[in-house]
Amino acid sequence: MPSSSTPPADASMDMPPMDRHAPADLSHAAFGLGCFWGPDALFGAQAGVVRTTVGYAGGGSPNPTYEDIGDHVETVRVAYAPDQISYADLLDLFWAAHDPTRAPLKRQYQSALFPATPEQAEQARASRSDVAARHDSALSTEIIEAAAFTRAEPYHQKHKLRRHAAVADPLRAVYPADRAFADSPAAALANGYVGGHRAPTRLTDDAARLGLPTTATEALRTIAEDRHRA
Ligand code: MHO
Repeated sequence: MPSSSTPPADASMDMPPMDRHAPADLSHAAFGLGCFWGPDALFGAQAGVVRTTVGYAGGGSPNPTYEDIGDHVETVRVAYAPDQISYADLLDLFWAAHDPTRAPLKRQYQSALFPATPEQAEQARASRSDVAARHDSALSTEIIEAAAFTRAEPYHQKHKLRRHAAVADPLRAVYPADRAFADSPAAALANGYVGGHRAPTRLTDDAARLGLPTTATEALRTIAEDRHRA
């Protein structure tokens, strides 16, 4: 009789190798780039970005939620290994990802830099000046220092990935707790692929770090091939 505890051959996985070996000494920075689902994937796709978290920042109203966001801004907070990616690199991504002269329709979609240290704030101001010098009209993009960050609801974390059960389900099985799933480096990277921000050819190397079941890796490859524009 087959043992009932034996999982189906290709359906389960262990904790992803890249999660087990995530670097410990991380820097943080947060960014507002409109609806936070997109930038969650954009930053998650970058080498050196270890974790992403979406949330609310930049306002004064207490206890922001998606339904009661008040004067806060949709924000993605990035934990990164500074020896692999620099704040200057993240700033380049940020400026390339939006039109800084366009004022948002709603405060919640305001583009904003949320530097976490005085050094980052200095770099943020310098980069904003550089960008401003290249535009004729005034920039809408704000720099908001010392902003508190409130995590968004679980269903907003890795939102694009969540829509693809073939990839998300095996990871959810490893991380049944919402917080652990949201904080998974592998979930951040897989979300980056789903968002089309990483070339599908890179899956050849990333597959071993992600540690997904083969069927999930192939599902992710198909999605990435559909989304990625070189
Ligand atoms: N247009 C999007 C915005 C969501 S984002 C979390 C939607 O409601 O489907 O603001």
